[in-house]
Amino acid sequence: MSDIQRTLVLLKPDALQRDLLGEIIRRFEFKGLKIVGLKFIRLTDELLDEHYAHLSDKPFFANIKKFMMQTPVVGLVLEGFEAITEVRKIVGSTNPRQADAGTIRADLSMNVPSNLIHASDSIEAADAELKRFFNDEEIFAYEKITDRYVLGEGV
Ligand code: IDP
Ligand code: MG
Repeated sequence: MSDIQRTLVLLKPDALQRDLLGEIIRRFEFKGLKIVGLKFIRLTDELLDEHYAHLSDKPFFANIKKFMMQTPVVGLVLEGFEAITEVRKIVGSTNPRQADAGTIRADLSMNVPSNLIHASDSIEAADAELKRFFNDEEIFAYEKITDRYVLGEGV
């Protein structure tokens, strides 16, 4: 049986500016991912140093941080079967022009850093990133009447 996981998604400033918040959230909803956390987050230099630590030696590091602080971002906690991998699949690869057609990045964006979304890329990353951006009381477990169709056998 597959595992139910939670993963962290950030909708970046380009998603907000381009009025794509609803379209992106709709794609996750239609997949059957459950939104168990949702809020605006104002990113800071300190948070971004942590969040993008793996890019700190890149020439574009300062630029990414500046971009991510242009507006608030929307933080989402999504729950579902193998949610970490499934969300990354729907999001598509980092460079939108190399991402597979049908993914959010390929369909709706053109370039980095403005590729619309951040999504955790491993169990370890999801664990650290959920803690980084959400308190326990901001994550809500609840039942939906569609759970039995999405998660179960439909009966
Ligand atoms: P990911 O978002 O697909 O996990 P990462 O390699 O973790 O990709 O990079 C984080 C973010 O940094 C990317 O989503 C993108 O916004 C930005 N980025 C990555 N590579 C480049 C680059 O070569 N130039 C400018 N921005 C980049
Ligand atoms: Mg990454």
